[in-house]
Amino acid sequence: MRFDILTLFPGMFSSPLRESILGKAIEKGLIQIQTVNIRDFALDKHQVVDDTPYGGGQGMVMKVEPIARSIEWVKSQDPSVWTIYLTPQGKQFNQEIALTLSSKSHLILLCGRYEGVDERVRELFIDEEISIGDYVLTGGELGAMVLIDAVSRLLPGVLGSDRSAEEDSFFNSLLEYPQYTRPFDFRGSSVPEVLLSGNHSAISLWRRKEALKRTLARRPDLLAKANLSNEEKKLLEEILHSNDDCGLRNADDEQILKKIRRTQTDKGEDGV
Ligand code: 4HQ
Repeated sequence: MRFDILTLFPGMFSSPLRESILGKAIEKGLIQIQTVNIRDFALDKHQVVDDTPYGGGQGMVMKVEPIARSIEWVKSQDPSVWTIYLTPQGKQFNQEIALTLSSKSHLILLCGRYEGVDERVRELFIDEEISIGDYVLTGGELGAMVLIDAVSRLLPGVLGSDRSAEEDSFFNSLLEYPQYTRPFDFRGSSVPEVLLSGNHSAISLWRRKEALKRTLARRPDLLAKANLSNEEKKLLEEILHSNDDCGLRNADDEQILKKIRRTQTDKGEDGV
């Protein structure tokens, strides 16, 4: 899979995407990450890429021509490339979007600076607008890195063979269970005995129950959407009937709890 990042700050991408797992994926030829400096596509002597907004107002707007020319330059190499603009106005990025994008062969990631891009960039060149969350960044570059990271790890061969992306919590809508490694005892806090038992079915049961407890406590919204197996529903009922309230205290959470009970019953025997 190939990523072309259109940015005024290509230097930002040199290290973060070349370390560790993504670095190996590049070495193996599984992903290709290229930066394109938008300034190189400004035709005037001073290579101006921004200008004051029509109608007045604060800040600067990125000019349409240098962006148009850089997108067209990438498109001339591959007309089927999918063009994304990172902006708080886009669809909020999540695992499902990452999965959809991972089936594309080539993405352009346009990173805006200042007050953003001239509206005609959107109108004429952008296939999809994506936000990485409801907060304001100084530019789209960190958003592009988040997207590349989340998409790349879904590609075959990028993660080690011992760990597949489908095992990840967000694929079954549950948060991860607690993990431990040595030492057994750290300052009086020890590892749950079941993990040392060697009883694999007991370990698996404990992990599923802990994942459910944690999701109920921290992200009940995820549970309401989850497709739980009959065994998981049974575990969830055990948790709900125990004295441990999993941190669900306020009225909002009570509402969600009711909804979880309802959805999980409505789904019927197979949880579908
Ligand atoms: N920005 N998700 C403003 C973001 C952002 C986000 C990128 C700041 C675009 C013009 N990008 N520039 N949130 O805050 O993707």
